[in-house]
Amino acid sequence: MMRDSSWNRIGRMGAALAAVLLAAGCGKTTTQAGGTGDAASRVYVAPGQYDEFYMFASGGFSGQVSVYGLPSGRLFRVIPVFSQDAEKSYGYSEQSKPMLETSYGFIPWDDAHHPSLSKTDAMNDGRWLFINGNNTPRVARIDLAEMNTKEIIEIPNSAGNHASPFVTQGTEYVVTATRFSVPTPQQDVPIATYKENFGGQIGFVAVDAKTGKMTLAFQIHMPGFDYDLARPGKGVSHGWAFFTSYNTEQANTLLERNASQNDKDFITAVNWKVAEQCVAAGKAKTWNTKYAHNWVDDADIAHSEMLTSEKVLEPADCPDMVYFLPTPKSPHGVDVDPTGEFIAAGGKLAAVIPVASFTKIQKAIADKSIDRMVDGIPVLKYEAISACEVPQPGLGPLHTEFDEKGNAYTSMFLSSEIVKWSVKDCKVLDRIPTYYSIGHLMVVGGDTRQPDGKYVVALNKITKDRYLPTGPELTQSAQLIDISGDKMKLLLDFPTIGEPHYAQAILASKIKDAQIKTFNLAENKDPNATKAEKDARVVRKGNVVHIYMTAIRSHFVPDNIEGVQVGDSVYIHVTNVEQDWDVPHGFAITGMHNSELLVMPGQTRTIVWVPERPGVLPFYCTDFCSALHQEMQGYVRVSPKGSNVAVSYNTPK
Ligand code: RUQ
Ligand code: CUA
Repeated sequence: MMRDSSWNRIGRMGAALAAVLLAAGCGKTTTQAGGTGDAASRVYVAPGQYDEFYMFASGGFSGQVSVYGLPSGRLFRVIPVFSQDAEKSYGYSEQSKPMLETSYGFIPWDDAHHPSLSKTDAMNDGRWLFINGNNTPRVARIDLAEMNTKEIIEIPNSAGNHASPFVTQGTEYVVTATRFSVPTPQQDVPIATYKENFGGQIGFVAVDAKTGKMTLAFQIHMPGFDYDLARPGKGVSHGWAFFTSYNTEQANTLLERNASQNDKDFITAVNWKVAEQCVAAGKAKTWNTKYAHNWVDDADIAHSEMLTSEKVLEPADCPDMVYFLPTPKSPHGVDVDPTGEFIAAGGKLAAVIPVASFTKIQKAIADKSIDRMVDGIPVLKYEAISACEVPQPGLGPLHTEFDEKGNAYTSMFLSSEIVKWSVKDCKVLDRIPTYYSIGHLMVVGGDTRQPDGKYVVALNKITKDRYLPTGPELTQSAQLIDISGDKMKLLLDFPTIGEPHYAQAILASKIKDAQIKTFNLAENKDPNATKAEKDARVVRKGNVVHIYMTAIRSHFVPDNIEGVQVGDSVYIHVTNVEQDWDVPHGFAITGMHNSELLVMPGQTRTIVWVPERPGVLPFYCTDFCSALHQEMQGYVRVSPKGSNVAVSYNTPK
């Protein structure tokens, strides 16, 4: 859920009702709202014991990913992705700064929504995690053995990369789509010419099977609707991807009313195998667009490259590639069941949860059960594709995930609950309140061929009275719910970093033993690495001073440095020469307009400091590394510009 716009969209119809529900919640129906003693034992992971699952949650508008254990809800790590992270010097160190380059320049923040685990044969394989940046449209790839961001690609012709980056069943592609239609290509036109000049975009980013490296394979130029969420097919529907599209009215003002006119909007069904054939047959046009591609090389150094062209398909040039599936009303989420046969949509304003059948879609295409054409794209007949509708599921259905037993779980934003229903006949089986205003939900492995089941996690937008208050901004929250029995059972509330927009989870055993413990110092390829203390040195080149420094428990070499002048650009290259797990060293110096450095064992990181006043300034290790951590320090003497103090430094004799 968007924080603002979709609140407004649901607006009038929902506000009154939501207020009633929230008020009811604030009245504390404690029997349902609280966990029981039995629930406590279900989530208790004894000190020193490991959780069964890793959960990767988006940080929403923090732009990061956070890593939790399930069932405990304990937070283990924040992985910096789209936002600078001063704790880890991500986006501050010279080696990482290029990761945040875009065609608009350096952008130190984004709004991250959908973590998506890489898949092999429609199962989570534990290699990578992808996540989208919505605002300046980007997709990032995190290496799960290191839990660091390794690559970010900007998505051209997009404005709100929301329906992204869902992974196809063999990680052939991650999909993208634009939430806002914009002039395509971008240009200065009156907004009132929306219908003539604005277009949508659906894109496929290819992922190299070995390295994970991303390339924008092609985009499809779509009518100017809003493309909201996506899921690729799997099993029977492998080779297809489904995108919800609202604002088929193509309104450009007051969307909460004007984009809620049509009774049905669409799921856009894309046959990407046909698209591939059209691209191979030369039917794509080359568009000149600027977009950044940033990646970390095998020396652990980020690079940024500006790309200038891409392949774009027009649906008219590639028949059989795109179909519209009518879907009630202003659909938000679209989700595909474990078999790939059933496609459930969440119509924010719909009274039912519509479920389409992939087999029926194929039959409708073969039989030409076409209701009408929209911009040259066939709209299939609703009756011809519908498997069933979940009647009266609740209010504001958004997202659906599946367990391994043929059940579906749908989040209800307005009525603030999860509804469990049976996929084969659309019968409601159970419901449980969530506290409050659930957006996404996640069943462990819930988008795979064989979900792990066990738990559904509610990812809530509002917590109100659930935690100790912290001023005007309250924490956001996830709730762990047991789905192993017939009745769902609330086990745990746990606060989250940023908005836990969406999450995915994987068995810990699939990645735990692959974790990198140190970087191999002998293989450190950073050109500024200092692998031995005897090589530590200070070198002046004009106004630039390079300090090649080593760090080990519990000293830096060199420590006392003289000959630095006001206005110099001082490049501090720190190599952590430890080869032990869990022994990073930090580096910070008074008055540096930059973050600290945090350097992993075997790694080199560089930070730039421009001293502003004469004096003698201490630097020190920021990460408590040993009994003598407080001794891990040194001084830099800063002399006035033009001073004749020679460069000198102290090394152990
Ligand atoms: S969605 S509006 Cu993932 Cu429900 Cu962002
Ligand atoms: Cu090194 Cu503290």
